[in-house]
Amino acid sequence: MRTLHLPGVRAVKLYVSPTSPYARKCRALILEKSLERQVTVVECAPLEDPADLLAVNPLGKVPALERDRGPALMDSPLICEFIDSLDAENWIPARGESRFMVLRQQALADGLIDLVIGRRIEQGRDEKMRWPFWAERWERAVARTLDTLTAERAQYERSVDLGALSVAVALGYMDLRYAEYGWRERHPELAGFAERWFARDSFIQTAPPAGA
Ligand SMILES: N[C@@H](CCC(=O)N[C@@H](CS)C(=O)NCC(=O)O)C(=O)O
Repeated sequence: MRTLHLPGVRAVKLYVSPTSPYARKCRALILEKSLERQVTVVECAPLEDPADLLAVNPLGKVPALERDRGPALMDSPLICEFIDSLDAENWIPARGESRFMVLRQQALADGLIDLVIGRRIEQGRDEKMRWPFWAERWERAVARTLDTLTAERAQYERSVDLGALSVAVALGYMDLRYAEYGWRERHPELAGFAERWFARDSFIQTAPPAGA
């Protein structure tokens, strides 16, 4: 395990892996809100079942957040809610329709990541074990979700909130694990939006390592 940021300032620890897009969402939010002094980021390899991670998250997944007051939190939307509560700057609107729109964008973005991960796992199996039904089903869902995000872009493309951040993280994950889909060619309307986010310090600092 590798500890990043400033250890020991506060006993809130975020367990991440360097390539996890769900963890990237939380890490980028911490950087955007300048909360590095309040949350220590700990890198781990979830597939190796590290004891520290399992002690805080029985699901064995990253991200997981160990808190100084209260039980640990798992699942990136819940962790982002907690991070957002640490200061007065709202990246998730507190109430009203705008709250549900931001959470909807996050749900679509996280769901897109789920599909890409599912497809990648399916394609990584031995040829005999693969079931094209699933890979094809997930590919169709990826296409529908990108169509929806394109059609709804006016709702988030100029926003600086968790919804827009989540969509940008998902597009970054498409680049990492499903580049052959060619989302920029199919959805050029999203390219400018993504590039603006990719140029932000929070995205530069959380970019997956080269060759990952
Ligand atoms: N819904 C969860 C998904 C978390 C997740 O699946 N994380 C992956 C890394 S990208 C993981 O830890 N996988 C290990 C495993 O499935 O055992 C979230 O939003 O945090």
